[in-house]
Amino acid sequence: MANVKEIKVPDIGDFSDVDVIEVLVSPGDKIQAEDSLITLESDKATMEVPSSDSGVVKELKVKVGDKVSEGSVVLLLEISGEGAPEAPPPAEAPPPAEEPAPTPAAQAPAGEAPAVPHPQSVRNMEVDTAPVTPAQIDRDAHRLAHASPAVRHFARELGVDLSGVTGSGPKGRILRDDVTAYVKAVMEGGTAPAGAPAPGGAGIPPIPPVDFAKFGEIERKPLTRIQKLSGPNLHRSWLNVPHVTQFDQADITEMEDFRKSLKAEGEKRGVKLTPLAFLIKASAAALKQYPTFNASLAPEGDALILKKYYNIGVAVDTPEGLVVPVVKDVDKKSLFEIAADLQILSQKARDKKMSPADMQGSCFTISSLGGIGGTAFTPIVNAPEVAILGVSRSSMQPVWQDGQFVPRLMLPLSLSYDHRVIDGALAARFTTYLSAVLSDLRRLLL
Ligand code: CAO
Repeated sequence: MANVKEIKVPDIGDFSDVDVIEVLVSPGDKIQAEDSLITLESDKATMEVPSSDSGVVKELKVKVGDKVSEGSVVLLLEISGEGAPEAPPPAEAPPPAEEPAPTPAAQAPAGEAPAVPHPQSVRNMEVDTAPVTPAQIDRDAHRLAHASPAVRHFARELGVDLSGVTGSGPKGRILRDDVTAYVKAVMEGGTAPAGAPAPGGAGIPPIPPVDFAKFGEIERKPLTRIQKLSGPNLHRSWLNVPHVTQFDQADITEMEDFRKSLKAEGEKRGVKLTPLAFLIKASAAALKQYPTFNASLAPEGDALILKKYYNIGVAVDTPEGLVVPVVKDVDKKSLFEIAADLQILSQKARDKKMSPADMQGSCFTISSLGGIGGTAFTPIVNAPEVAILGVSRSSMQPVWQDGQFVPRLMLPLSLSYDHRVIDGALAARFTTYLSAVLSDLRRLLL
């Protein structure tokens, strides 16, 4: 006799009102106990909710975008057969092959409530220890890629290293379609899509391990979470983007006089106006003048996506590592507004209070080391952006003008760009224009 049972979200630890990001079954599907039903995503983790019973899905009670907590009904399941249990005992079966290792929090000592769900209740995606078939997969980057367990499973079956796949889902999550598109691009073009990295082991000889302790005292210091995340990103950009760096300098003598003249007003407004606010404003003007710089390569590598908004990422140095908050719509903001945004964002970055939204949507990045020192450097493009501006310390230089040397305050600029998208002449035009705007801010009005 058929028995319809409500399948509910089990104990998911401290989480509540968690987003449903994937529904993995449809009405009419025949499912087995432990099959995954939905994927949930909180700020901290992504997890799959498995079914407690076998049967046929009669009706779904959730959809993508809903928020659920422990006890929310996921679906109605028709359990056929005599004596189908009303309330089955908690799952005691050994975890399936895909089951990730429990997180340290899940291994809390007896008596202490684990901070994350019990591994048999939901499956946490942040730890992914299942074997990755091809030996050359970059394990760290694959593990850190943002994808649900179902998509990870799919990628593993196809031998796809997720670190090379660009996610088109919310918060950059990799969807099943992204994996399919990646495989298609590789099959058709013989190469990975434009946004994809060179596969690990692509002729790159590994650096042999060295026993440093043989030569003196050593200390092992684990990388911070930010370093673990930014490392694979930088590596991916470095391997994928053919970089060229264009150097230039801007005469900011007048800009600095103007900036200093605004100091009192800035203090009244509670804002510190540093050269960076001017650089952001001037960069927006240069991006408008040369739209190719405000673009990204389409994932298929056959088109440019030109952005009509002007959001600028700013590399901020924190004790935990490098983060890149984004100042939004800088073309529409005054210098004081940009400076205020910068102040708030860099403080948030240093207090580790940045939200994902604070770090998304950047079109172009500025890495300013001017407050620290240096004369030039070669920043790494923050792919899929196509250019990044490095700024070093300004200094007084003798400049030949009207038959004599005059002291001028010169600001060194280092523009790295993706040579697949931008050629040298365009890059030189961009820095020349940027430097002209910084030298004479009236150009911002043109
Ligand atoms: N030349 C000379 N002086 C400069 C300058 C430049 N290009 N840029 C800034 N300064 C001065 C400022 O005017 C300020 O001087 P005062 O205190 O006398 O007014 C001082 O340097 C410090 O500036 P700041 O660092 O507080 O402010 P900022 O707006 O220039 O930068 C921020 C803000 C968040 C970008 C910066 O603090 C930071 O983190 N920089 C590091 C960026 C980084 O690590 N990038 C990564 C590189 S790639 O791995």
